[in-house]
Amino acid sequence: MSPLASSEVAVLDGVNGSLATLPDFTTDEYKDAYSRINAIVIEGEKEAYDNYISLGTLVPDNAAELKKLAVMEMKHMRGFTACGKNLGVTADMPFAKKFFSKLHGNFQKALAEEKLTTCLLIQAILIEAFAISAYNVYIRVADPFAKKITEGVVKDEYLHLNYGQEWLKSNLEGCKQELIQANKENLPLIKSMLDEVAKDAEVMQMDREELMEEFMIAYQDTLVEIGLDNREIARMALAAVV
Ligand code: PL3
Ligand code: FE2
Ligand code: FE2
Repeated sequence: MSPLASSEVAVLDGVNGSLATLPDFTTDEYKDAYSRINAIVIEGEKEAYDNYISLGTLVPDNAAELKKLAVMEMKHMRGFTACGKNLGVTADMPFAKKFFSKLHGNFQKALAEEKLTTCLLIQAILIEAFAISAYNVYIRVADPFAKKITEGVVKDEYLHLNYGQEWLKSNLEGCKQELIQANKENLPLIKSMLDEVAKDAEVMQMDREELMEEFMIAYQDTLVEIGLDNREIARMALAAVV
């Protein structure tokens, strides 16, 4: 087994400049939480690969670009697999499959109906904003090995978010109604998923409120860029609180 970072490692707390302590990555409690969170991330990256390949069938003109995005997801999956190995953790993949099943089902249904707007909202906006929020929070409390990998990954995730954002922006008039409807159906799923990981995330010193805050920033910034107005954005965000 590779050497583990010790709990003695201290980091400067960005808010007040005081010393904050990283979690002890070697405890059974940490490893148990990590077995689920790590699996979620591995499964999420794998499904993201499949989803970008599928999106290429709906936008044949962009298939080459979407293939490039997909390949990044495969690389992310390998990176996070290495993070689990480094900590001596076995990822709980059946748990992760179940975790994504509803969102996965909605994506597959939209794909079969060739609803590109819905597919983009699910993968390139909601899932990517979720990943960006989680990875940004995780970077602050990760072991040094995982921190380095996650920093590389999160840069790519912004490119993925940007792809969806730019397509929706260019096609806003024709896709607004579908976008709002798809958001109503899928944003509550993201909220439940966040609730479901909150306890394990807490063990890894990732705060639930901080995760929600980061998600809302990425999500709302994207909706602004797409060209929605304040009222539309507020309405869309409220779909999370039903
Ligand atoms: C697509 O690029 C990524 C899809 C993955 C989404 C995962 C969301 C992660 C939720 C849990 C947060 C923990 C982060 C820790 C990383 C080991
Ligand atoms: Fe990714
Ligand atoms: Fe991504």
